[in-house]
Amino acid sequence: MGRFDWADPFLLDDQLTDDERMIRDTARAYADDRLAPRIVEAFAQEHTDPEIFREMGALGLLGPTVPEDYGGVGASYVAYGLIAREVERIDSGYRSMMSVQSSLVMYPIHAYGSEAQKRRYLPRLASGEWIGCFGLTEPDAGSDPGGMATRAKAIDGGGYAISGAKTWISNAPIADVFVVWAKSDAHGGAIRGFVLEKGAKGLSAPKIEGKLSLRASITGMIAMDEVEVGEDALLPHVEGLKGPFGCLNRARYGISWGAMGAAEFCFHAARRYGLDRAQFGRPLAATQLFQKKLADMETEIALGLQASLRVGRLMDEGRFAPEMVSIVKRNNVGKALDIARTSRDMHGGNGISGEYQVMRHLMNLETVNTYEGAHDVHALILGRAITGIAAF
Ligand code: TGC
Ligand code: FAD
Repeated sequence: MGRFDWADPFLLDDQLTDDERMIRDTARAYADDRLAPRIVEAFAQEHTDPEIFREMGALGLLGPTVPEDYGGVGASYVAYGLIAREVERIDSGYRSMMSVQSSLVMYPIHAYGSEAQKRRYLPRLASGEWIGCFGLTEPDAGSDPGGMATRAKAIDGGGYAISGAKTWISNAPIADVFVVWAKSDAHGGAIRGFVLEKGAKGLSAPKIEGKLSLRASITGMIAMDEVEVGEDALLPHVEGLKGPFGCLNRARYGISWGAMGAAEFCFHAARRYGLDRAQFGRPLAATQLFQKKLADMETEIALGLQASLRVGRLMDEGRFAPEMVSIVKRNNVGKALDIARTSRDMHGGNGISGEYQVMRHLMNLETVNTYEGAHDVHALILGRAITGIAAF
């Protein structure tokens, strides 16, 4: 007979390599020791600490899948997912800061960039010396990024002038490096990626104030008014929407693990609360309804983690398809939202206080359900694959 561990029902730990366990333990120790003590205050004050990038960078947690030559640690995508899980166990905003830097800024520079771009940006992004952001969404083009209005015009003597507005961009107000997607007149109107640097004339990134979700992760706009860049700012090796989508595949996959981390926090908190709090002369955890809710949580988390592990292994083998990522991003985030809401309810009145933290996870997960492809948009991606009919 095998052993049963309520916190690791399918013995996920046994399915990891030694390197993956080591990276997971590093991320867990950092998250517990350095992120957990800051989050309640950071969320309440809507404060983003840029130092977190340097701290994560020093531990090899930024762009971990990038090869060592460029400042990464050459880790597996499973290891990347494990980092996301540990960081998001504390807060989705911290995972957001990390996953934008890793999957949406370092990945495209590594996969689509020139050698000079890789040498200039990747080591500084990996160490956290520079902070990156990814500009795809626009005020009038969210789920449909193909409708973007941002334009790159060729200028006499070489290079481009980029104009347009991006919105809801994680890290933008504190970013040094901006990976921006624009329709390029010089390439027949095709979508191309450009790497812009802070301080460029005509480039600004105002903060979006007053979010009720993801308050520890700064979000802004990117305003571009004829920002002139050289030919060397163009990502040379990709054209079309498959450029940004290639990055999103990795980030969405990471989110599928991260959301399970947030769900695990809420599950563990509900269990602890139910054991500690008595009503009607017995612990809440001694009631059937309470136990059923815990059993549902444990089940969804166990299934979700196993599914993400499978997609991660396929990614590491170069055999994943984007639809697999849609399944785990959509389902894991949806289940995490349900779990956070149920946990909030199981905490009674205490569930709404900042101190118990479950309400913060619930509020954060509302964003996670929307960004990187809204829940229903992933259903439509899957619907297209199932029926052959695009219903967007
Ligand atoms: P569609 O016609 O389907 O495809 C256009 C081209 O792109 C290719 N492609 C992909 N390539 C790689 N991976 C994928 N997942 C791909 N999906 C599509 C496709 O093969 C085609 O290539 P080609 O060579 O034939 O041109 O495009 P569509 O315009 O019909 O797309 C529809 C839809 C719904 C799939 C897509 O627009 C979509 O996914 N919308 C959601 C938008 C989204 O996810 N935005 C995210 C913004 S970034 C963000 O939220 C960061 S938050 C991060 C944080 O803070 O943690
Ligand atoms: P819309 O596309 O207008 O969707 C609104 C609703 O309509 C959703 O429920 C959606 O599911 C539904 N819907 C849309 N189309 C259809 C359809 N065809 N059929 C049925 N239903 C549909 N973007 C970036 O580029 N970079 C970032 O770093 C980034 N960070 C973000 C951080 C935060 C905190 C937030 C909130 C967003 C961030 N985003 C970022 C933007 C995010 O990706 C978009 O918000 C998301 O893609 C949805 O776009 P939208 O907000 O315009 O909603």
